[in-house]
Amino acid sequence: MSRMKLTVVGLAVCLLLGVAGVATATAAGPARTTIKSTTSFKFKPNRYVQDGLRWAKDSYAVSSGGTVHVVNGDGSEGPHTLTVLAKKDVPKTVRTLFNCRACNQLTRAHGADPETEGPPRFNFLENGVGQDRSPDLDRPGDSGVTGQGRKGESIDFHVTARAGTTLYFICLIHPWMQSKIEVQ
Ligand SMILES: [Cu+2]
Repeated sequence: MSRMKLTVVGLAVCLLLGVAGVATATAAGPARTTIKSTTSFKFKPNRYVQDGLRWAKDSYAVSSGGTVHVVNGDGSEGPHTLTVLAKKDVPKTVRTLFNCRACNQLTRAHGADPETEGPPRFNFLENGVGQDRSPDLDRPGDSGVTGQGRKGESIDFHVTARAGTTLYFICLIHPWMQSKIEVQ
């Protein structure tokens, strides 16, 4: 094939991919999505430790009206929370990582005592207010604790946010665990 022909073929492939991309973006997301924690650990002697505890993905998709299934996939680091924050409140600096105002407020709303490792008073928050059942997932202040910290423990959220909403979330216990849910 000549170079010219190759270029034309390449362009056609790109156009096809572009069309497929748009089609995917407008289609509804999966009715159920699983968000799982995972872990790894490294260190460099006399320099630093690297805690690889994280959400498996940096972004998740779910359809409006669908279910978010949150699983403790590591089981070694204690329970996790999926806590929705406004994008501006997601800690981005070392200074705010363990002292973020919105995070502190929601930790208190869960009734967690930072002095002990005891379970929180409320397993869930709806719009920042403690309750025992899973909230409708649609806005900052919606939150849930995966359990006592055993591997495989899970919680479910019903997603009521409208299509087009992005829900930014962190784990209040390990606030560098940060990801987002694109509601489609
Ligand atoms: Cu966590």
